[in-house]
Amino acid sequence: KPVPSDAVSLKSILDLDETLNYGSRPAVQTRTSWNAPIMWELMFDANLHDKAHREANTSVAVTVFAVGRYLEAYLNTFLTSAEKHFMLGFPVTYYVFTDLPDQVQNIALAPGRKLKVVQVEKYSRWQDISMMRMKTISEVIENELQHSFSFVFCFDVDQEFKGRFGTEALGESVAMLHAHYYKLPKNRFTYDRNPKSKAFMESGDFYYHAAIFGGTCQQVKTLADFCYLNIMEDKLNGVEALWHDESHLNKYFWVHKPTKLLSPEYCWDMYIGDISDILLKRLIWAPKQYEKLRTR
Ligand code: 2GW
Ligand code: MN
Repeated sequence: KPVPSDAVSLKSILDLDETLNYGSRPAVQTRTSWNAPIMWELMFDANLHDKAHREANTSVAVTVFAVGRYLEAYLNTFLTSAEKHFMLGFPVTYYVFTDLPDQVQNIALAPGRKLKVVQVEKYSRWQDISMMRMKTISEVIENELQHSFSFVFCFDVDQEFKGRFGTEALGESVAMLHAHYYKLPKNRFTYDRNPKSKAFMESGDFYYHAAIFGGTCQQVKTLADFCYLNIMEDKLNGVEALWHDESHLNKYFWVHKPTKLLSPEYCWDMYIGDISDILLKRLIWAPKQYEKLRTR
């Protein structure tokens, strides 16, 4: 049996979402108006996704930033919990970006899994620590990831995996539904409303959470470039979008529709009272340590 080329097998994987007849979850929206699946527990067969990705030799790069005190506060929990739940059985390389490379601890990694530490500068404003991730993500995809990985997922570090976060989450361009907004009417979405900002938008589809986004290397690079260029143009114009990189990410996914959405089961805030839709918490927000970490 001839071995399919990478390009062919990747295409067959990306076609999966078009053709798969995902199960239903009557209480929640499971397809967007442009027919992208919204991944909820019970909709999909995890084994089927794993099998297809096994055949396609899927490999995944993770980017995560742990700058300043966020390293000691969150990084170990993020990584050790990812080793228990994130793409188990698949090759995964964590790219940890930090200003304190010596302080990254060794954690036990399963076979096929790697950790690379990359030094970055520490911007003095936290808004820049967050926003400038887009520049670094674009550069690492260009210089390294595109040659070795089928997919890349970008994460906030202040989160903990609690359940399967598997190959069903992979797709060409993947956006995360923000847990606080998925049930709210659109007029409550906190898009940037300043016409002077490049992130300005009057209407949208959903409110997406910048804590998790992913896709093929090419798609994520396009996203990161878009956000970074618009962030820099805002700086030249002396404006900053309401929610920083997240505002620009929402603008990006409005203009370039994602091919897959993750339900809030993939990024849940334990402080939300109504958990009626949440059958499985796959990842939760770490408790915010504002006092300790945000005092400047
Ligand atoms: C961020 C805010 C205030 C003080 C410090 C930091 C900080 C962030 C830091 O000192 N070091 C650091 O590595 N970070 C990285 O930026 C880290 O990976 C963190 O998860 C990420 C975003 O900051 P975070 O998690 O404190 O912001 P959230 O959870 O309120 O994030 C949402 O909004 C942000 C923009 O304001 C981003 O779009 C983020 O992706 C969203 O989840
Ligand atoms: Mn966060």
